[in-house]
Amino acid sequence: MVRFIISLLLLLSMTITAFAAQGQSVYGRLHVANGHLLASNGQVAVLHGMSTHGIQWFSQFTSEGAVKTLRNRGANLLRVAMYTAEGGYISNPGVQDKVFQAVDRAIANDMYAIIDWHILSDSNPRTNEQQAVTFFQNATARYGNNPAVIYEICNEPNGNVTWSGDIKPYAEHLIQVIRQKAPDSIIIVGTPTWSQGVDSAAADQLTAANIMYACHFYAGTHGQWLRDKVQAAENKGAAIFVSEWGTSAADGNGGVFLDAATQWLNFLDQEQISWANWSLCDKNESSAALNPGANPNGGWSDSDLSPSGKFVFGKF
Ligand code: IDC
Repeated sequence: MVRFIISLLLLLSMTITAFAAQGQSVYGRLHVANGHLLASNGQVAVLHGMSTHGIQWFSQFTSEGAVKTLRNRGANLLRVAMYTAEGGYISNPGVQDKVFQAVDRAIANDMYAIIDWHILSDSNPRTNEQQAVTFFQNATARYGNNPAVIYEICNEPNGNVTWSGDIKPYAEHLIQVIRQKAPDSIIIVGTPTWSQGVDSAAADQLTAANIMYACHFYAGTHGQWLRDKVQAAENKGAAIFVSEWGTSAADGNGGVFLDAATQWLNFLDQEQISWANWSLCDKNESSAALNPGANPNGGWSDSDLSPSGKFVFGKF
């Protein structure tokens, strides 16, 4: 009888683990080896979740209820996008409090959190490098070596910016800053041309441990040619993280392109690549996961989800 009960419990716990997205309590401290993101037990870890829109505009969708709902819907990752320009950290450093509040809530819900230094119109990460140093010193002073926290140091370098001349030296500097208090953290580094230039990064990789390279795609704009680049980068041993992708075109609108998105997700599943979808907000644009007017306190049913949100929430 006792044996029967024990095996029943075992079966039950295995079923639960098979269906729930693995949180930080299961995967533990992540590390990178052989081009893959691995859990503390050495098995591949796969993170699926949402990116916020700019936290300076849409922090209401990181309320306690919202983050809990996201977790209950199956996500194990929240990326907190803090723009540097456009009313973000550079002109309003106080916005970091909104970042920390969102990260705290992700941790409280057994999720991983990405802290994203969201450069965009300020295309070169070197432009605001000193501010980045200060911000990541603040973030690591708060989170230390917390295994749930992942640092993304430059969302999307673009324009006349090169990997070896600009991004790599910036990354070497920021890695050294972050590693002072968070020596074992995963650090995601953006790549040239809005984080599509994974080929340049793979050809001249950083030597620090636990580094991943960002590949960003929008299903209506980027197709097989970019998957080929990801594959080639992986073949060179580079670990890829899709820290932002959308079902829309690259401007955040249009579509949604769900067939193309399915092709992408099939590829990411096959490669066991982690992802965060743009974006958890109710803005009137097709990449937004929530319908305009959705409740900031969460509890969303399918009718609160946009066509993009329904698709993405179904893939966690
Ligand atoms: C877009 C937002 C849009 C906003 C615009 C400029 O969806 O509402 O007006 O930024 O701030 C990215 C960027 C991400 C973009 C997104 C869609 O990382 O900030 O968000 N995108 O254009 N890279 C490729 C696409």
